[in-house]
Amino acid sequence: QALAASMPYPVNKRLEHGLEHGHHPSPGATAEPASAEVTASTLSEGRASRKLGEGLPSIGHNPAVGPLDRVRTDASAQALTTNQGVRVGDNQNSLKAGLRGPALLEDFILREKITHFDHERIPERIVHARGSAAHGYFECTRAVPELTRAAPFQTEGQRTPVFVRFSTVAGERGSVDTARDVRGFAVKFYSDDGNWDLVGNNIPVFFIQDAMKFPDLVHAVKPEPHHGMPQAASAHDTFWDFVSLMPESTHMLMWVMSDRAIPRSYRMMQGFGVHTFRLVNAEGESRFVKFHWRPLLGTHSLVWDEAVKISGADPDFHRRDLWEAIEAGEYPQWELGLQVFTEEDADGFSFDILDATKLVPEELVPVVPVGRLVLNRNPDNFFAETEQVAFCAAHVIPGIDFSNDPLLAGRIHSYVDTQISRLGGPNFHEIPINAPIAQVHNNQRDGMHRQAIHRGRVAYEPNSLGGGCPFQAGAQGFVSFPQPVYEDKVRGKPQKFAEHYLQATLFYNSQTEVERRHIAGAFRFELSKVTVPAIRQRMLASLANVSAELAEEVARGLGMDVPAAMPRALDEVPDPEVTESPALSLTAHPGEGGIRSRKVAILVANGVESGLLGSVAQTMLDQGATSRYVGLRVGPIATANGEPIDADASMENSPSVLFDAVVLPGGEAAVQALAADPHTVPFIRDAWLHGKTILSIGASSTLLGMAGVMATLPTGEPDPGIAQVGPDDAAHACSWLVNAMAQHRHVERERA
Ligand code: HDE
Repeated sequence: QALAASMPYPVNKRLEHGLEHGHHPSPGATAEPASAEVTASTLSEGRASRKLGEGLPSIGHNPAVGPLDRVRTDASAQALTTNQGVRVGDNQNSLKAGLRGPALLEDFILREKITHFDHERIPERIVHARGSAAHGYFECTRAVPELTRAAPFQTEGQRTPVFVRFSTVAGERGSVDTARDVRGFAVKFYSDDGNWDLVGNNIPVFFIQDAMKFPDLVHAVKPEPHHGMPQAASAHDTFWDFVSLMPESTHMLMWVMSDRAIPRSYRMMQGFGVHTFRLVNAEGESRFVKFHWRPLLGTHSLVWDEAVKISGADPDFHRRDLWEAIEAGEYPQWELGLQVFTEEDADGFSFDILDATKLVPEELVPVVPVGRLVLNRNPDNFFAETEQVAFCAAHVIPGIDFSNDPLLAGRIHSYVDTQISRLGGPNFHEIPINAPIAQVHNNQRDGMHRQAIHRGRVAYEPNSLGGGCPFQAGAQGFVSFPQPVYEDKVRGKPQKFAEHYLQATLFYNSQTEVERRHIAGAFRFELSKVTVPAIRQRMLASLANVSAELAEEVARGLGMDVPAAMPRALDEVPDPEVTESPALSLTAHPGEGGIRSRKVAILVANGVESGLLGSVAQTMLDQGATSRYVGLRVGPIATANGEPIDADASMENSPSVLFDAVVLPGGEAAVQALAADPHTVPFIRDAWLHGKTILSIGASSTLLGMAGVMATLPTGEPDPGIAQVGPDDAAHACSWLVNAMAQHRHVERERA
C-alpha cells in the first residue's frame, strides 16, 4: 500500500477493466496492506497534542482533545469498508451484468456510497457562513473571583480549552475572505462548569438596537433576491437603502467603512462581546461588563485596492494565514480585557449601555486585562469541527449573565433555533466539537441522531425510582441574577436610544488623517455602486450629522452637493463624556513590534546575485518571518554566483498583494529579465501603492523607475519604506528591512 501511494500512476489499473481475469476485484483493495511499517497517523493524539504549548493541560490530559478521541478515525493499515463495516473488495467498478452489461440494483456498495455523497452538504449558516477556526486555550492571568464565579477566571494560570471561529458575515460559504465586512470572533470555552460561548465581532457596536430588525438587516445586505448579486458585498442598493433609513446604524457604518472591515489577518484584529453582559460573583453581587480581545500582533489592515486584488489572487487569504501560522508554531494570541462598571455608573452615562449601537469609551471605563487566548492547533477536519461547531449566545455559565439589551435577547433565542435546522435536530450538542467537557445529565431524550444511550427507566424529575437523580444543583447551579422588573409591557425604546450620531462623530474624530481618508474612500466606493440617487442623497444627509468634513469629502467623490442634514430623532443632544478616544484608532494598537509571521517576496531571475538574498532569507527566518523566491516562473534559477536557488512562487501565481514586503535583486542579467516581463511593473507598483516596504539591491533600482515608484513622500521627505543598497551591504540591508517591515505599512506614502 505504501508503495502504491508513492507511485505516480495507479498500480494494476488494467484489472479495473476486467482485461485479465474478467470478474476479479482490483488488487489495490483486495487484502491487508503489503507493508507492515505503518507510521503513526497524522491525526493521532500524540501528534495533535504536541502543539499545546507549555504547561497545562499537559500531553494526554488536554480535556479539549481527550473527549474527541473516541470519534477520531485513522485509516492507516485499515481496509476500506462500507458504513456497516463490511470490507469492500472493489472500489473502482459498479456491479454489472457483464463487462458491457447494465448496472445492477443490488449493488448496495455503490448505492450506499452515492447516497451518502448526495447528502454531504448541510445548510450553510444564514449569516457568518464563511469562516475558519482553531483550537487553543484561555489562560487566566489575573483571577477575579470578586467579580465573577465563572470557572475560567478563578485561578491565575488556569487554562480552559477553547475553540474559536472567525468569519465574515454577508458572504456565502465559498466567498472570499477579504470582502469589506464585519468579522465574527466566536469563542467556545469548554469550562469545568459547562460551555460558555462568547460570540462576538471584531467591531464593538452593531447596526441595529433591537432583534426585531435583524432579518431586515440581513435581507438588505445579502445578495439581492431577484438576481442573487452581489456576493459578499454591501456595496449595493438594498443595503444602503435600509441603513440610510435606519439612522441608528450610522455609528456601525463608520466602523464598517473603516480599515477595521478589511483586516490584514484574523490574527491581527480585536474582538468584542458587543453587548453589555453581567458578571456575578459567589455572593450573588453583579456588575456590568464589556469583553475585549486585543491581539498581541497588533491590529492591522489591508488597503482596499489590495483587498480587492487579494480576492482574486487568494480567496482563502485569511484562512490560509491562520492555518499556516499555527502549523508554523506562530500561535496567535489575544489578551482578554474587561470593562467593569456598576448599575449606578451606567445610569449616569450619557448613552444607554443596553444599546448595542454604543460603546463604552475606554477613557470612561478602563479595560483591565484578565487573561490570554492562545490558538495552537488546527482542526483535524474542517466539516466535523469548523462547520459543525454551533455557537450560541445563550450558552453562559454560572458567573456570566445577560443584560436587558434587546438585541441580545433575540440572539438568546436565535442561535439554538438555527442549529436545529442547520445541524438537523435538537441533539447538536452531542456532536463532538460541541460537546461540553462538563458532564451532561438531564431527562431530555430521543430526537434525531441521538448518540447517548440512556440506561434505566427514569426520564423524569422528581423521581424516587432513580434516587432523585439527576438532582437540582440549587445555588451550585446557574442562578439568574434577580434583577427587579416592574414595568408595563410595551413595544418601544428608551429615550437615550434615540441619539444616533455622537459616537459616530467620536469614532470619526478619533481616527488619524489617513484613516479618515480611507473611511471617506469606502463611503465613496460603496455609494458609487448604489444606482438610486435618492439613496446616496439620504446617506449624505445622515453623514452631515456625523461630520461636515466627511459629508463633503464623500459628496465630492460622488459629484454631489451635501444636502441638508437629516432631522435628528432627539432634539436635545446630551453632552458626551468623551469626545476623542485614541483607542478607537488602529494606530493605538501597534502590537509588540517585530515582524513575526510576516511575508517577504524576493524577486529572482537567471543571473541574480544571490549573496545578499541569502542573508535576507536567513534574517527573515531568524525574525520568525518567511521569505519566498518569486520568479518569472517556478523552478531552478541560475544565479550569477553559481549557487543554485529555487523559485517556489511566480509573479503570476503570487502577486505582491500576498506579501508584506518586496526585495528586488541585484545582477544585471536578472534585472534585464525582470524588466522584460510584464508582471514585474504591476508587482512592484502595487507593493508601492499599498504602502509596503521595498528593498532594492544594486542594479534593480531601474525597476523602481519603470514601476513609477517615487522615493520621496508627498511632503518631499525621503520615503522611509524604500531603500536602495549596494550588493555588499548585507548587514545594513537586513537591519533596515526588519525595521521598515515592523512599521507594517508606510501610509504616509498615500497621496490625498
Ligand atoms: Fe449573530 N447569528 N445574530 N451576531 N453571530 C449567527 O448563528 C443573530 C449578532 C455572530 O462562527 C447565527 O450559528 C441575531 C451580533 C457570530 O458559527 C444566527 C442577531 C453579534 C456568528 C445569528 C445577531 C453576532 C453569528 C447564524 C441580532 C456580535 C458566527 C449561524 C439579534 C456580538 C458564529 C449561527 C460561528 C451567527 C443570529 C447579531 C455574532 C442566525 C438574531 C450583535 C460571530 O443564529
